[in-house]
Amino acid sequence: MITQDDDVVDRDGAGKRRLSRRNFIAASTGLAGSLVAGRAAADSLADVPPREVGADLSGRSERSQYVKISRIPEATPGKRNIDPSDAINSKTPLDKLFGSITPSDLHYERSHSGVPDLDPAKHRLLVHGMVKKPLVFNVEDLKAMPSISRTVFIECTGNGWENWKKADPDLTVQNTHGLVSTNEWTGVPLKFIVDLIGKERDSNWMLAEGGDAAGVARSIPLTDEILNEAFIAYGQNGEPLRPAHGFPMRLVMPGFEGNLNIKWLRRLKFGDRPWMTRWETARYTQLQADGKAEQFQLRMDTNSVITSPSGTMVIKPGYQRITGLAWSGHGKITRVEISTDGAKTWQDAQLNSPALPKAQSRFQMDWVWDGKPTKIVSRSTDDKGNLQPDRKSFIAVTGSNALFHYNAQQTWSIDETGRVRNVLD
Ligand SMILES: Nc1nc2c(c(=O)[nH]1)N[C@H]1C(S)=C(S)[C@@H](COP(=O)(O)O)O[C@H]1N2
Ligand SMILES: [Mo]
Repeated sequence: MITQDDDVVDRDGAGKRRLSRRNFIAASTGLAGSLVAGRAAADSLADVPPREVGADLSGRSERSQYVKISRIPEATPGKRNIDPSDAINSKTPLDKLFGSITPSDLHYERSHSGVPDLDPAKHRLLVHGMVKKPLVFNVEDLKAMPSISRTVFIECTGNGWENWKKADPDLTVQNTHGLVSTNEWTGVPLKFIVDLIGKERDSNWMLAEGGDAAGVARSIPLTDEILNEAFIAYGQNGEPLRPAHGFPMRLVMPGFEGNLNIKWLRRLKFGDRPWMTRWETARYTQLQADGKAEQFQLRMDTNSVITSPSGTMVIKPGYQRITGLAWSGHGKITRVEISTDGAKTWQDAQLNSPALPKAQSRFQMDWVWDGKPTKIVSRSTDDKGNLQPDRKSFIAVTGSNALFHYNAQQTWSIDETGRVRNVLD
């Protein structure tokens, strides 16, 4: 029987753990009970159910009746009212998804005045302000322009705020980290629009405003990075945007806070200073340790979370495939490390390809749980050299008045019964 973790883990030259068939077979046959699969009884189909008659083909596919998977809306006072604002959000089931793309209907959702049902025939986008030629577009105009498709994460600045002060042990990863998702978005580069309208040289800010009742509007600094990367999307995972995500058009701001990705986009106004909307004064400012508020903390930092095993799951001793997601608003994830002994020692996880810049990346690692209580935690590094901080150093730098941009390492504890719980560290 295999008892030593090292016996089942290959190491390559760099000492990195690799996933291998040998590891998997050794670990899962050495320790009973961790897998359902068994040796085939005979060289026949005796163990396999018969073929089944099919239903009629249809215009649109549904999930299997056996797959129960959904977002969880969290908002108005309820069982888990952890949202300090009056906004409504609906979180992605990170623990039930594979790979790195979020299905469109499970992309997290945050809408401050519900989801407007906009008629694309009537919807217009006004582009004006410090420009030579103010223009009005509809979605057909946008579709006629040169477009790009890019896979990026969008993350609400509030993602993770449950764990700022305390850790509710009964939270799932959907509760703690479900306000981030990754989709392929298609649309027109902001740069193209800027050239079309002839933006004035000293116009270095842009106001983006949504067409929903909330009147969400944000001032966006026109840095080179933003001018080169922002785009006005009309497509989401190969189809028109879903209403919840801004149909018929939205701004996509790769790497920057979710709130800037203005949905139901109706106006872009160019100017030479920020507009100081209530969304960047009363809301979405960060209270510092000294009581002052920081404005325009726009970038989403390097982050990661183990999605399995994760909060409320129950595991058995033996082989475990630890897996999760890592992302950074600075660029590409280059490394994810996992600790299975409460952050004492770390091993490199395998990063699945492709690890795209400003998109979620899937990671995984073989592990054999010996049945003793422990804690598991991940930390990521991006190609700009940013390392995801542990909670102590994160709080030391940020203070505990803050509410947004929580990107400290997430620790899951595992007790002797195999129950996984959310803990601070
Ligand atoms: N017009 C408008 N745009 C909006 C919002 C909104 O309420 N209205 N919510 C913002 C916030 S706070 C976030 S986090 C993202 C969420 O995008 P999603 O719902 O597609 O995930 O959209 C942003 N854009
Ligand atoms: Mo948000």
